[in-house]
Amino acid sequence: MQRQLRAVLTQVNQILATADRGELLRAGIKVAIVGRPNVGKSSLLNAWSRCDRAIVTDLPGTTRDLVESQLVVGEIPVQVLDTAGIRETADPVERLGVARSQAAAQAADLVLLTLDATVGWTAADQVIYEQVKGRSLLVILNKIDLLPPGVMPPNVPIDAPVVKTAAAQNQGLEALEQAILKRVRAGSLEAANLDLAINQRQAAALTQAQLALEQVQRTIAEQMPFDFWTIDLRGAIQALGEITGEGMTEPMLARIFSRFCIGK
Ligand SMILES: Nc1nc2c(ncn2[C@@H]2O[C@H](COP(=O)(O)OP(=O)(O)O)[C@@H](O)[C@H]2O)c(=O)[nH]1
Ligand SMILES: [Mg+2]
Repeated sequence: MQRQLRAVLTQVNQILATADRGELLRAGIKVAIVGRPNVGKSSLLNAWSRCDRAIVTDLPGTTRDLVESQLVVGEIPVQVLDTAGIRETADPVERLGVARSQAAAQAADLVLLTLDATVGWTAADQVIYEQVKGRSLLVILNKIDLLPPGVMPPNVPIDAPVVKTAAAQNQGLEALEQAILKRVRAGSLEAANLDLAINQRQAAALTQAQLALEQVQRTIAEQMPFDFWTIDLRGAIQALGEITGEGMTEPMLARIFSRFCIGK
């Protein structure tokens, strides 16, 4: 029974992975560039989109509103958002910008946490990291061109891929795109072979089936009574039935549950 559950769960997971990929290909992904003021977020957006979308100055707090650019990375549409540098500020306009950039980071599929390579990881970067922790994250070590030859780039104390860039010199963009594609492809390659597309309702039903199947596995592992197995198993069957169109028929129920003494 455990073997069969594992087999079904593997299939459900594979199909769900295609759901993510299908959605990505259609809607694209949202990428938010966040970081302290002046680390080069706007320069990165401009270099990446090959046009001067955002105003770049050496004055911290220049970007106050979200600036957006549409790109295509690999075959995937990418919406890039340049945000106001996150910092404590008394300026009411900048404050609104900071609030927006925090909201943008929350809504993004991927966050580019941008650092100044000549400064390294500061307490302020840590604060921003705390706000975006748990989201899919890449660290950008920008202004790498300013590091004197032979000097190692600063250490980044978090577990995320690091990409080195010099946005003002158009350097590192290829590596950035590769890192993003790697993220997107992670976990979806196997599923791509399945060659089927599912809609959101089906994805929701599959997710329910997935949760129910995982619960049955736990129930078995904990050696709970049979009655408990059947409850979650029934949930999984019902969820899958919503996709295949097979409702839970009485004969089906009778067949499945005939051996257990439980109410239907
Ligand atoms: N040397 C160097 N300067 C950079 C780089 N990226 C940005 N800058 C400079 O850093 C300053 C702040 O850049 P900006 O993009 O406005 O930073 P933001 O506040 O994070 O949006 C500007 O003077 C940029 O020219 C880089 O890769 N190398
Ligand atoms: Mg800016």
